[in-house]
Amino acid sequence: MPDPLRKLGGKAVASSEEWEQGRREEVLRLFEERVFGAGPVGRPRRIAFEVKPTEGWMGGSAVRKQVRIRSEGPGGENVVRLLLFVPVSAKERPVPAFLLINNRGSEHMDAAREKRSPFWPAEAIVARGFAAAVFDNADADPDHHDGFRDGVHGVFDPPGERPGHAWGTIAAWAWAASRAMDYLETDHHIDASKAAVVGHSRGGKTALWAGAADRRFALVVSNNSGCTGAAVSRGKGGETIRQINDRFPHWFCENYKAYNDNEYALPVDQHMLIGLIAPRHVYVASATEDLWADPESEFLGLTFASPVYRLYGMDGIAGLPMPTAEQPLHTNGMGYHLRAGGHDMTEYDWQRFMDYAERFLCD
Ligand code: GTR
Repeated sequence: MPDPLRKLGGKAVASSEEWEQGRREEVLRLFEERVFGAGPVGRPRRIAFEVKPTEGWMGGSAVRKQVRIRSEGPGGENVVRLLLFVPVSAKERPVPAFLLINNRGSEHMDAAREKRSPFWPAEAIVARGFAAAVFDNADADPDHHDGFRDGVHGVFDPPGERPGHAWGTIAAWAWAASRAMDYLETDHHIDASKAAVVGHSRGGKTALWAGAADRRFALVVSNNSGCTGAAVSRGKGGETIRQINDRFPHWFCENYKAYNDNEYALPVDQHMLIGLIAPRHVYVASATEDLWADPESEFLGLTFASPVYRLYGMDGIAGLPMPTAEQPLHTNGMGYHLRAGGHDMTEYDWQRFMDYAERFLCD
């Protein structure tokens, strides 16, 4: 397993200063160049937020805000529709927020609250005093391989041949999460210094990359993210790098395909992606029957990231045994739980994320 605390030249990193002043940047660039790809734009020069607030939701306990995030680039305009339910208590004091990168279609984020989904239990999130925010990843980039013409690639990519490190679809979704954060920072009802980004499966891989690249997210939650998410690729069961690249050729950058059946040649592994989140909080959740994602390898992602957390005097989970089902392990810096059942994100998962946030994010 590559050592997060050893620079490419072999020099050891012994302090958080040394991590911050060189090694962190090196690891971030490696993930950009070899795995997710680099985007041509961060916060676009031309970005606008159109907000439509309405009162009286959830029995009067919430305000609904429908936000259109409009980003303009050389290829036209992209609109990400962000939906928020904010507890009315936010009028007295800004509230922390959970932002879900929704990869399961807009039926899980019904603005009218006629159709409720445990995948995004907005009522339960608001009841615990958090703002519930969500966007549909397809707004930023539809989840199919069209040669990177649609979505934000079509809006921002320079003309000509794409380099091997050009951003893939997961990087585009992560970019959109950062644009949602741009909005949250403008909303006086939200405490943007206490915002969590959450994703399930392909969305969980996205949440990790969003949180690694954008240090404004105070908590990163990765549910059943598996291959190229929280699970280390070396020795992983279930899905491999070859399988993910073959089935989803648009998710990562072209350079990543060099590691098909060749994970030991990668200069990084997924624990280093988690390490990039330090000293902010990271939460990984697995499910007992989700062997394609491989719970043990997801847990190892946290274990091997722990030395980076220790540089900041935070506990991490190194040395602790993997917990059994429904025995959450929450330390300062890292949270983990294993849910009994299959590949999904349920209200049980959300309640544990909120337990963690209440304890370590809120004062
Ligand atoms: C699977 C894929 C996984 C995971 C999952 C999902 O088909 O192999 O890596 O991302 O989809 O997003 O539900």
